[in-house]
Amino acid sequence: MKRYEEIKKVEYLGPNSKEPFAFKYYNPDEVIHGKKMREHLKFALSYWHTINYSGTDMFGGDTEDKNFNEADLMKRYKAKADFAFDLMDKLSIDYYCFHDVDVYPYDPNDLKKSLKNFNEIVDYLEVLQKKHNKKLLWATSNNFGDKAFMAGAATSPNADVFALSALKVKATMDANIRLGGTAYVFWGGREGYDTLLNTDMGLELDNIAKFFTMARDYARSKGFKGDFLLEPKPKEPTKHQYDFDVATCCNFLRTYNLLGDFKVNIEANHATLAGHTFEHELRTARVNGVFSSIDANQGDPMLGWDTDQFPTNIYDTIYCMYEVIKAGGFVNGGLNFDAKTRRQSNTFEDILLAYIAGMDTFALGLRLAYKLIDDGRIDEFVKNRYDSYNHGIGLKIKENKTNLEELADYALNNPNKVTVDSGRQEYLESIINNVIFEK
Ligand code: XUL
Ligand code: CO
Repeated sequence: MKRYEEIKKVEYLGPNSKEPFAFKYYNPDEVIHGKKMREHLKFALSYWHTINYSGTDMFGGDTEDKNFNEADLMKRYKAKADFAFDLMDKLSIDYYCFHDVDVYPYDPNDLKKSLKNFNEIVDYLEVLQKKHNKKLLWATSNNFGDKAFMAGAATSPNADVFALSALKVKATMDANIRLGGTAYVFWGGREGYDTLLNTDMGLELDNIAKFFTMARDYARSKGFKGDFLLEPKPKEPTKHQYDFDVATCCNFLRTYNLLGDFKVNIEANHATLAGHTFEHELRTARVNGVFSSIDANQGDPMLGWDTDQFPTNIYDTIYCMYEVIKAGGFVNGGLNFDAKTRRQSNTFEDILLAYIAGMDTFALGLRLAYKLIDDGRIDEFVKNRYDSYNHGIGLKIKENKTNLEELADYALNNPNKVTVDSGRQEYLESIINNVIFEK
């Protein structure tokens, strides 16, 4: 197999190609339903996994070296940035996402120096973005890794930590605005609890809502027009996270008057950790008008944690892209690969192969989701299934033109109408297979 350095650009060679370093389904500039594939999919590289993750797990150390032979930390982070943009070029990825601490050497004991270094790297990223014609999709502040955040950030019992969280979010928001990010993510890794015995849940929820309100007001005052995104996850690292799932986030946003500005960034592996399917979370976001962005990955059903694997399951991507299309497509959001190569896939070639696998799986998902919509059998079935709401008593319910008494009277006088047609689940599932495999 070729070495990383030998691969100049991953080209689209079509589904019959056996070339490992080629796209079989992702053809960036091919137009599908009036839009280029790269615009439908808005792929983004995740800095933390791709540029920094070195194979470490709970039981063992690094299996990959991503220090780029640079002992000097600022030089090392610039080398990492060079690598990131070179990789995006090779893969035709137009966007990237980062946490503040992914892109520069953060020193919790010297905040002033850290801010200076962050600014210097943001200058560098700005130059690279122009040179390589790449865009920032979103930035986020890592307010969970450092010891200071062990009991949460905006939900910490200590107000000084709340203030430190504000400093980090303000700096990252400034970077996001400068670099043109169209969304800003808040993932509350430690915004939850390990035991209720030491937790004032009401105060913590009020506090984090105040924090989001202040962050929004600050960003809007600086001209940010994009989406603020909560990223639901039920647990890990905390036993319970407040942003449990999309429905819980909607309730929180509605309670604290943040809907409209705030939407969600839905991660596949977080959905399954919450006991939902990926498409359930997407559908919930769609019907509540909070869909914006995706962290694409997949979990392993045999492992109960967030394995962040590159997505290769086409059923998942078909159902996902079906929801994305029905939601009107990506506007300020996109499709960020919050995924890492396995610990044993420890070469730079594997990074390319993993992205190719994930991008092709989503490209195929996009093609097949449109095929499913064009086929029309599923949509038609669902439409017909609810036809009773288009006339008679059903139409009255739909148009708020009836009441409980009239309905009771109707039911009493129409006893023979209470039969429901078959849901035909197996038939509908077979349509999906037929759409996938028909020529
Ligand atoms: C962790 C996770 C994060 C967020 C950004 O499970 O998904 O990487 O996407 O903080
Ligand atoms: Co994520």
